[in-house]
Amino acid sequence: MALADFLADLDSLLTSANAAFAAAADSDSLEVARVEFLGAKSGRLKTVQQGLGKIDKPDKPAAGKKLNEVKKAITAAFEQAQQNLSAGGGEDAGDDGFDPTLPGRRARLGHIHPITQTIEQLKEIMGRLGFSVAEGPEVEDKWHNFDALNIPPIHPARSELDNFYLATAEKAAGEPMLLRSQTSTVQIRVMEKTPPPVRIISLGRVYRPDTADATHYPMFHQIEGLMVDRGVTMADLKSVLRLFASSFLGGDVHIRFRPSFFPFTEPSVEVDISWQGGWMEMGGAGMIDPNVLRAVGYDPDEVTGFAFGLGVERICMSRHQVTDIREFYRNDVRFLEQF
Ligand code: FA5
Repeated sequence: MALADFLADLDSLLTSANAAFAAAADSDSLEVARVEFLGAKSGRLKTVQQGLGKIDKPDKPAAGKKLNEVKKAITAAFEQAQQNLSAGGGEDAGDDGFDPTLPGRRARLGHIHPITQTIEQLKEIMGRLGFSVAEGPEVEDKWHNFDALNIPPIHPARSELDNFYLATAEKAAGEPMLLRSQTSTVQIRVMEKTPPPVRIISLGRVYRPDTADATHYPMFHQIEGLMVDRGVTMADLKSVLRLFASSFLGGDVHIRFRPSFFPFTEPSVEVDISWQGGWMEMGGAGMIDPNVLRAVGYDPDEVTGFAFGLGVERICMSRHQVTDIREFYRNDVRFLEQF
């Protein structure tokens, strides 16, 4: 590196540091500027300083001298700005009214949203049962949201009224895209690119034009589970769901299956868990329909599998006795702070 370039870098660094310190209107922004320029790990002075190693040997003394001068000047500018702030009144005033023995102001820490907390806990529990996490897009095509899931072309689940279709070029071309209405789409995406055995969960947002009420929201989260292998049975489904529920809610939780229908599972069930003397509906599940296995190139005579899809908000609501799903999305700190 040429000496002239190094010196020029130092000069411009000093100019910017002077400007930044002078512009800092309170101690917080001054601290941000201090870290930017004087930060021990990746401050800008540190970065420029690293150029010193690349200076030709004969030029090194001159470069080092200038570096020290600039370092001193920047430090002095910072200290000056600090003094100006405390002399200038306001929050950081060092005037006679300042009592250094008063307790400091407690910093208000934010925290993770209850739904995100729930998602992290669910991932952790299912991870212990050997399920890895898979992801899929929120904007989906008809194949992954319906066709591959054995949902016939005339099925009401495809209705314009029950989905958020997007006005894209694909729609004009007769291949509409939509916001996924269920995380079951990820089952297809995973099986399409992974040969069996598979054991995954997928967690994410899904969208339905449902009117918001105490238990419905047009955007909510689902956890999808999928396991395919030789000899997987409904007993495996039930024991995984029971372990899952008892780990999340604590204690000895019972699982109840009620007969139901989903085009992509056969047989299909609604899953309830025993909770506080009653039953709480968690979602749907079942053994993967052979048509779905065929659609992704699996051989239903070789492998079987189960899948389940549960509403994350509902799970979180029962755990914390939340009675209205809309609370999660009102952004009212008084509610969110409780978790
Ligand atoms: C499904 O979405 C299926 N994909 C579940 C499934 C997966 C079945 C795999 C079989 C195999 P359903 O439409 O019932 O099923 O939704 C599942 C859960 O999502 C519901 O039990 C409920 O907990 C939650 N849910 C549905 N709609 C809403 C909504 N508008 N707001 C909040 N939660 C909802």
